Amino acid sequence: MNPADDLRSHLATFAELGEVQRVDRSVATDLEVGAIIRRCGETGAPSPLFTSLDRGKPGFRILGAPASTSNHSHHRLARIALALGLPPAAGGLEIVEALAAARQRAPIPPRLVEYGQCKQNILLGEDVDLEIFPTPRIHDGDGGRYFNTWGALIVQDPDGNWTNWTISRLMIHDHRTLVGPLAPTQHIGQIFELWRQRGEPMPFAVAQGGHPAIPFACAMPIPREVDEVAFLGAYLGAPLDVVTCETNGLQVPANAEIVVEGHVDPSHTGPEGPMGEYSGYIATHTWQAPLFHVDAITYRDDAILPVVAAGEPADETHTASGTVYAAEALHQLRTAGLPVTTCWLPYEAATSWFVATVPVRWREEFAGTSTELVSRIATTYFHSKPGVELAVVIVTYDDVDPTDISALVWAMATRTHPHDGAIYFPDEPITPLPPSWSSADRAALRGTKVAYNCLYGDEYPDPADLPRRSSFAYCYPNSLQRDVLRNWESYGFSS
Ligand SMILES: Cc1cc2nc3c(=O)[nH]c(=O)nc-3n(C[C@H](O)[C@H](O)[C@H](O)COP(=O)(O)O)c2cc1C
Ligand SMILES: [Mn+2]
Repeated sequence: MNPADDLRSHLATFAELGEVQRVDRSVATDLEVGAIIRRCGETGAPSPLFTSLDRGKPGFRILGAPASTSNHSHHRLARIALALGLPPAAGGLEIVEALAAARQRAPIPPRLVEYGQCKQNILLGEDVDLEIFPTPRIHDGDGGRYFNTWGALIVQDPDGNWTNWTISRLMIHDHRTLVGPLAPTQHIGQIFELWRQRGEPMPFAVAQGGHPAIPFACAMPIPREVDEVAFLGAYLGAPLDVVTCETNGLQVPANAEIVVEGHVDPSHTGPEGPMGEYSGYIATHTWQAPLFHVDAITYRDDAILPVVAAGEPADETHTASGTVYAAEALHQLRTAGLPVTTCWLPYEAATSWFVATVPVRWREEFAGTSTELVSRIATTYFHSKPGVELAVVIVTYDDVDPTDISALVWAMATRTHPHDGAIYFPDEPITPLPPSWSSADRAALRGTKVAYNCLYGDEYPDPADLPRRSSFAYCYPNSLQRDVLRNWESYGFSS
């Protein structure tokens, strides 16, 4: 795919498929924009492109639901697939495979260019003002207006050897300051700690827009000291063009819509949150979080601010995170030599379940019981970086497509021994966000995790003895299936 693609060329492709809806009537940035985006995500309606907003400098636009699922059943994941250069009808597992394959290739660092469209407008010194943007209050219950929900937050370690791109939320604190939590489990929190130990401010940049695959690279939990932008280069097969910031040495996508640059204060914090989150609930807490002082703003003419309205599935916190988390896990499980066919984090489970499928003949590749296999998959996953966020692992055979939630529920219900099939892992590190944890778990940041052995335990060591499925696809001869499908309309059914 073309590394020079940007959000605008991507939207042109959306338009051809009916995946974008221009909204020209004036819309309020206080909740109305958020409500529309949420409803688009929940119903599969097109991505709304708002052109007239009641806040900020005229000309700025908002794109909602940039990578939500579509209600077109033949290209449900089109917005994700197209962003990643795949055919619009690509399925989840095809997308996971493409991302995992790129992890096998050498990273390609970005290419520094002289000029980028993100420099069409430059605000420095006294002119810096975040109020030019139509930053929305997304959910009733949010602690403020969120400027960053889909942009790349870029930082570098103090030695300049590791550049980390991530998606991490940022709320407006005042007209020249943002505020956002930097979790210690995330690379950005770890890099901030290095700067804090030195007592120095951490330079940052937030880039909105640019190549549509950027948010996926940002959300992918690749290892420490591997630069997401270089992984993206490997994925694209060519370097991404970047330009240098106005006020610090960080590099940002040349064709970004908006760039906000500045430094994170190592010694002061401000209130942040609550916010509607990926688990499907509005967090109840306001945190004290680091302050991001803004030193410069640059933007394209008629710039577009992408906005995610996180909450109940499915939105980008599931479609983007779930897909890239599955890809990284697939890469890591394969690297560990485990016989895994594919991985998935069902969007419907708010990316709180991790599913791995294994071949029916897994015993040819793994010496041990099914409990041992499931435990190895689960501990490898729980001890990987994204694994800290999840508490439930499900392992079943690869006759089930884990992106098919009905098939997955059926497999869990019929292949899991109620007692022996649940394997517990006490005292694991956890993330406190999902509301299922007790307050004691939350305080300790540790809890018990579970893996479900949906392989019928060890009842059927010979695959030839596995229970036969009684479905159209499994218990009729292929030739008969073909005849029935060919004759379908002649029986009187619509196709
Ligand atoms: C739409 C969206 C919003 C996200 N918001 C946050 C956030 O506010 N805080 C956070 O720690 N991770 C957030 N994430 C997940 C991180 O981007 C992801 O865990 C990433 O791997 C972290 O980067 P790192 O691996 O370099 O630490 C979000 C992901 C998506 C797709
Ligand atoms: Mn990283």
